[in-house]
Formats: sequence, structure tokens, C-alpha cells
Amino acid sequence: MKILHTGDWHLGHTLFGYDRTEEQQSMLQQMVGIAKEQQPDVFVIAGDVYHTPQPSAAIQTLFNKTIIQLHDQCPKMPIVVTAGNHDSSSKHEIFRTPWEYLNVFMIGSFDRDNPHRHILQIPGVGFVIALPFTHERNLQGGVLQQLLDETEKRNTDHLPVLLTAHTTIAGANFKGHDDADGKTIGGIDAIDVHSIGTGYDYLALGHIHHPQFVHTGKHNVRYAGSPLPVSFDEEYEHSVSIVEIGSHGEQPKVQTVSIANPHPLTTLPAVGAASWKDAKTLLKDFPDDLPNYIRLNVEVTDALPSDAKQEAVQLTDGKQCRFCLINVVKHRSTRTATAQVTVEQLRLMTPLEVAQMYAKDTNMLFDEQMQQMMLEVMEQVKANI
Ligand SMILES: [Mn+2]
Repeated sequence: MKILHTGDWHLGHTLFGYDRTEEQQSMLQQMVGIAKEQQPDVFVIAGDVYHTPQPSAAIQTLFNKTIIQLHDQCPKMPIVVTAGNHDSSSKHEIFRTPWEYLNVFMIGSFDRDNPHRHILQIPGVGFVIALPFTHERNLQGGVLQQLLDETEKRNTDHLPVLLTAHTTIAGANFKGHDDADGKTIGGIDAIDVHSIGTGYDYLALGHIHHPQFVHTGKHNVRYAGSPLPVSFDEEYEHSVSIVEIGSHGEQPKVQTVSIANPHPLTTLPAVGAASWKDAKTLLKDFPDDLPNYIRLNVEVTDALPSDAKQEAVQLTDGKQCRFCLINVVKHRSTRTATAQVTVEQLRLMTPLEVAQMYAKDTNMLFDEQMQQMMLEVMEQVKANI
């Protein structure tokens, strides 16, 4: 079973007022090209098709045309599209019935009364259990394990089982989501991957934009990530995941195919922050012909000049780039708890407390499991001294 796993398209997203249709069109055309080349058995969009529950008619038309193109490239390939927390679950399903004639499955909301409707069987290929974003309470009572067990029962030929969901899994790297605190990301509380149950060969996730495997001991739980950056903090490569599973119980093989963005998101300077004077020089020296979006990271001790934004806009006059914002970084010594702690205070703290403070300052996930691991490592170090 060959799966093209993607999600978080966020169609209709605008960046600081700039229209991104051109980028979205380019991304969708690349998607069609990848499907044509890879000829997957199933195409999975794991939620957040649109950026808002009220996408414009133009952007919906663009999506519909793309799905038709995907279908034309691979007529036998089921296209499974679940709704994410950004989508309207009811609108997502309006054309569910006509879409099914084209082998396209629009799954908008979780059907607690008829959960078996979420099991799609692709004859001779495998099973897809397709879950849209839903409140955690809808999944209580072991309903996911029941779905997995029901699939297992139907799966007499030991075909691969794919589960897709749009949620936050605890322990994932959430870089790029500025509202994340490690427990809740983008408004969705983190759940333990083990609470989902067992019996799937690959869990195709959407919601977190950073492509990654979630550490579970098995290499089969993955966020494909967003194909286009939605924020400046998504400073990593954007791609789709191509997943191949031999048979039920086999380890999936995963490779990625990059998606290029005609308008890259660029932060100046690339690392750290510059003084306002240096930031202006960087912007002035930015090549005239690059159509990038620009964010300036400026370090200030007091405040920026009141006309700073205007000045920045003027500096980009005659350039192709699109100035977006000045990100003010307060001088580090006043920002973090770590920087303020005295040597005396530090001496009174346990190593775990120091690590907790550091994790908090740097927005690093440091949950109970990691704390336990750190304590174990310390015990081992002590034992070896
Ligand atoms: Mn998303």
C-alpha cells in the first residue's frame, strides 16, 4: 500500500494582508505532479484543508479543481480528506455524496452513532480509518480501539491498516506554533499516543506543521507537516510524505518529497536579532529581485522608533520582496528567568529545578517522562563516578 500523506494546506491563508493564491496554486500543482509521478494507492489530506471555516468561493473552486486533477491523474486512487480544527465540519461534508462518485471521501465530523462509517476499505489494497478533528470526549470509551478491532476482524487478508487523525500528540515538536505550551497546541489538548490503541500500521497525522515522526519506539506515527509555511517560525523544509507498507504488521517505509515555495518566508537576520540600525541595512541590502516575505528580528532595550514600520516599508520600495513585520526581541538579560538567577540561588537549586527553569525559558517540552529520564541518567552518572 502506497500512501501520499499530507495535510494542513491552509488554503486561503493570507500573510500580513498579502494574498497567497499564487503560492497555493503552485503548491497544489506540485501536489498533482507528485501524485502523477508516485501513483499512490491512496491520497490522504489529514485536516486543515482551508485556513478558515468561511473560505472564499475562489479558493474553494481552486481546491475542487485540484481534487479533480488528482483524480484524473490517478482515477483508481481514493482521496481521503478529513476536516481539521480550521475547517467547518458541516460544510466539509456538503458534497460528500457526489464526491464519492469520484472516489473522494470527505469526512467532516466524527459519527459517534455510526463509527464504522469511518472505516474505508480499499479492495485488495488496505484499510483507512479516517478521523476528522473532534473533541476528545467524542473518542472516549475506547471507540478508537473498537474501530481498530473491527478493522482487524474484516482484514482477513492481512492488508495494511492506515489510521488518520487531526490532533496533538504529546511529545511532538511544535516549533512554528506560537501559541503552543507543550500541553495544548493550536487549541487542541495533547493526547497520549498509546490512548489511541493498537492495530494500525501507520498513523497519518495532521495539525502540527513540523514534519516529524512522533517518538513511540516504532517508526509509524507521523506528522506530514504543512506543504507551505503558515508562519515565519516554520523555518524547516516543507514536504509531503510517501509511505509504503508491505502488509499488515510490517514496518512502513517513509520518504519525503519537497514542496518549493515561490515566495519564501525570510527572517533577517537569519540567526538571532540585530539592532534597528543593522536591521535597516540588511533590508536595504536585500536583493531587489527576490520575491520573499520579510520579517525583521530587532533587538531593542527600550522601544523602536514610532515610524520604524514606515521606514522599513520605504526601504523595500522598488524591491520584489514583501515586508511583513518587525519582531521586537527584548534584550535577553531582561527576558529570561535563567539570566536573572544569581549564583547563590543556583547553588540552592536541584539539577531538575535548573532544567525545568531552562525548559520554561526556551519553550522546550519537559514533561514527566523526560524529567524521569533525566533523573535516571543522573543516577547512572552518579553510580559511575
Ligand atoms: Mn494546521
